This record gives sequence, C-alpha cells and structure tokens, in this order.
Amino acid sequence: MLTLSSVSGQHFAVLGLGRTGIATTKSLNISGAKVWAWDDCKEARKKAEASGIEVRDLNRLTSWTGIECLIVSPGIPHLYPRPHPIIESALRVGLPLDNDIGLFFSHLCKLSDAPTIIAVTGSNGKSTTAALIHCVLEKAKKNVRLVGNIGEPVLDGRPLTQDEIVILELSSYQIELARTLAPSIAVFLNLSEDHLDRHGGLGGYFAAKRRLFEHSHLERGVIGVDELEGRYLASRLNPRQTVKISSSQNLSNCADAVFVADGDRIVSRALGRDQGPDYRINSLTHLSGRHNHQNICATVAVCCALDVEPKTIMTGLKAYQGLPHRSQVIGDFGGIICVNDSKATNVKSAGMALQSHSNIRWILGGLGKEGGIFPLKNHLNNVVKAYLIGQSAQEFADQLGDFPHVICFDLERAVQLACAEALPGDTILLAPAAASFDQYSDFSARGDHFIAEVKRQFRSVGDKN
Ligand code: UMA
Ligand code: ADP
Repeated sequence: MLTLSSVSGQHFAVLGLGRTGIATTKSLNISGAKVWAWDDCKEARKKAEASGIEVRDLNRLTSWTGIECLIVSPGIPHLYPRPHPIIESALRVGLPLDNDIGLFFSHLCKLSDAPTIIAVTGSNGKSTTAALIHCVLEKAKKNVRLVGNIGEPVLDGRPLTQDEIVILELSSYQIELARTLAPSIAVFLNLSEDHLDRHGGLGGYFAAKRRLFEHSHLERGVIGVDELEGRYLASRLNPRQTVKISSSQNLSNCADAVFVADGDRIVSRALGRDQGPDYRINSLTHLSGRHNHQNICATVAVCCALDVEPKTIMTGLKAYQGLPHRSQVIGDFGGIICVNDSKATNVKSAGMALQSHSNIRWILGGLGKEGGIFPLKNHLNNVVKAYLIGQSAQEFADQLGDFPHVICFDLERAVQLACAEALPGDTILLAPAAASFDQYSDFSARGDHFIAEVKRQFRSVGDKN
C-alpha cells in the first residue's frame, strides 16, 4: 500500500468499494487521513467493513463540510449518462472530485526523487502494450511494475523507489476524473467508438484521453497516427517530444511516423527515410495481426526512449507470454480451434479477431454498445455462423439480418451448439463486441466461463466416442 504525502489529518469521502475504492481507502488511512466510504452494494460494504474500513452512507450526509474531496471509482458515472446521486450532491456544494490516479500523481509531484511513469491509453491494445513494455523492460533488467486498469490499483503494492519504472494502463474513465496527471512518457494507441454513454459521445471520449498529454511533465508522447484523432493529437504537441507510430497500410497517413509496421518488420524512419535498425516481427507469431503490430510499434518507441538496446527489445518481444482473454487459444480439439477473446468488448477489437481466423463460429453479445454490431457486417467473410448471447442477442440478430445466426441467450448453450456444429478446420471464437456486465462480473469471468464450457463440451464428446 502506498503512503501518500500531504493528506495526513485530512478527511476524504470514497465512493465505490471495489478494487479501486478499497486500495484508495487503505492508502489514505495509512497516510493518516480520515475516510468515509460507501458502496451501493451491501456485499461490498460488508467486505470493506470486515477489512476495517469505516463505511458511512454518503446518501444521508446532511453536510459535506470538512470533507476535502470525493474520490470516485472509475466504473461510477460522474456526468453521463447521469451522475450518481452522491456525486450530484457533492457537485452541488462545489466539492472537488478526484480518483486514485489523481492522488497518485499529486503525491509524485511532491517527491524530489519520483520514479518514471509510463502511461498507456487508447481504445484497444492498452493492456497488451503495457504488458509488452513491462516484459521488455524486465529483460532490460529494469525495476518495473505494471498497474492501473490492467487490474492492479495504482495505490496498492509495495512502496515506490526512485529507480523504478511504473507502467500505468489508464482507461478514459480514470483519466477523465484525475485532477493531476503527470506521466513522463504517455502513449496514445488509437481511438474507436467505446464507452460513448459515459463520455457524452465520441468527442467527450477523445477529450478524456487527450488530458493525458495536457500537462507540463510530459517528456515524450508516443502517438498512434492511424486515425485522424491521433494525427490531431500529435499536431498539438511539441514535435521534439512526439514520436508517431503507425501500423497502417496507407503510408500517406503516416508520412512522418518514426516507427512504422510494414508487415514483416518495424522500421524506424526519420525524414521519410529508413534509419534502422529494423525489428523483424514476422517470427512473433504470438503477436500477429495489424493490431498487435501497432502495440509492438508503441513498445519499441517507449523502450527506445528509455535507451533499451534493439537486441534486448527483440528478446523481450519474443519472451512475451500473452494475456488471458485476448486472442487466447484454448486448444485444438480434433482440428477445431477454440479462441477466447472475451476482452474484445467493442466493435473494433471484435473486427480484428474476425480478420485473424477462418471458418469462424462466432459467439458474441452481452451488454451491447451504441450502434451495436452494425460496422461488423463488412467483416463476416470469415464467419460461418453467429451464436448470440446476452442482453443484446435480439438487437444483434436484427442487425445480422439473413446472415446465419441463432439466439442462444447464454454462453453454455452457445458453446454447446457451436461445438456440436463445428467441423475440423473451424474456429470457435468468443469475441463478444459487447461488455460483460449483463451476465458476468467482468470480461475475465466471461472468458473463464467460456474456457470451462469448451473443455466440458469436448470432454463429453471425447467420453461418448
Ligand atoms: N458501484 C457503486 N455504485 C454504482 C456503480 C458501482 O457503488 O453506481 C460500486 C460497485 O458495487 C462495486 C464498485 O463500485 O463495488 C466497483 O467499482 P469499479 O466499477 O470502478 O471497479 P473496480 O473494482 O474499482 O475496478 C476498476 C476498473 N473497473 C472499471 O473501470 C469498470 C478496473 O478495470 C481496473 O482494473 C481496476 O479499477 C483497477 O484499476 C476493469 C475494466 O473493465 C478491467 N475497465 C474498463 C475497460 O477496460 O474497458 C474501463
Ligand atoms: P485494452 O486494454 O485497451 O482493452 P487489450 O490489449 O486488453 O486492450 O485487448 C483488448 C482487445 O482488443 C482484444 O480483443 C485484443 O485482441 C484487441 N486488440 C489488442 N490490441 C489492439 C489494437 N492495437 N487495436 C485494436 N484491437 C486490439
């Protein structure tokens, strides 16, 4: 647990007692601050109380006087689609809102010997890129830690040391609410539609991500310029601080990109010319696809900024083990490949998955996002049949029209049917293009369930044979 400077004796309110809220409350408490914490879920409150946290119903507060700030968990809406009532009440009296990320950076800004912070954001590829950077820097024998949206709250963990490099994955929710942001290296991978309800549309979503680059501590911005938003963001930064990366096949979009994926290699360029060294990526079959090449480009750019040798970068890329629930091959069951891409929670990432396999029996659905799966209608060439689950099943079925599909509602039924109908050479792919919260606590619970069902189905087929 991190001890924060300058909060001793202050009084905070914390809303949400999931991973973030628990870690934040404990960190504030050990730093000498008083905390009143609340969660709308009784179970979460009980768990928090059992670990010594002072739970107080913030809905019933008659006055916010004496409270410094309301610390909000990332999953709780503070503005759109409508603010949580406790936040609305705090805003009415002008109470500042902040989060664990803001507290973390505010603490670092007070240290004379702060560690290096690398922050990674983007609509897709954050976790993969953050984990890749971590893997390469470990190979370079740096003292590294990987935290943030990837699952480890930033205020959890051992005390920070000056020689440390913190790789911090940040979601738009986390960036938007943080009152202080001060990474020395920040990465923007890409932007596509996601979380639009929480940001009042694409403009609000992009504005949230941009905040990561709007401060004076930034030494290096690594920017994916394959979309207009990335090119715009790069144009706002000091060119000497900016490293543009591209995995686009359209070179006119990236004439001045410094690291470019051209299929087989990552090329480093300056003034439109190849400068070398090249990074041969065709052997990295565990990081295949244009989307992963974008992640590799970002990793190379960050590690070069930290003066890691090209040879060590390649060693780290080769050693990368992959993360569960992202293009995770569960196995080959008599010629039927099963892939768990539960983290493909939006249209763009599901589209990447559909381009990476053939003869796909596609399991999708959940808590659908604005626009549903309409843009994926152009990516169905590799799909044999769709198996629809979750709240969005009917909406997605309507959008698929006469494309072969079946409404299964739950994952158990979908896996059962897909396994029964699949032929050798087929791929059974979970790439939901939707959030998981209608049926699961999160994407990893959904992915774990998929893996268990696949194994169960093929075991029972094996038993019958
Ligand atoms: N809660 C309320 N009232 C509400 C809504 C929620 O009290 O109206 C309570 C819930 O009962 C629960 C708590 O808030 O007890 C959950 O808070 P949270 O949703 O912020 O979740 P945490 O456990 O704190 O996890 C968060 C991130 N979750 C979200 O952003 C939704 C985790 O990212 C992150 O790993 C963790 O902090 C540590 O930093 C997950 C995620 O899905 C992986 N992120 C999204 C994504 O990647 O797309 C952004
Ligand atoms: P995030 O943390 O941003 O959600 P992940 O690395 O966890 O990203 O990957 C989430 C999903 O997006 C997975 O389905 C993965 O295959 C896909 N993906 C990974 N990198 C990219 C990228 N650069 N562009 C588009 N999709 C990507």
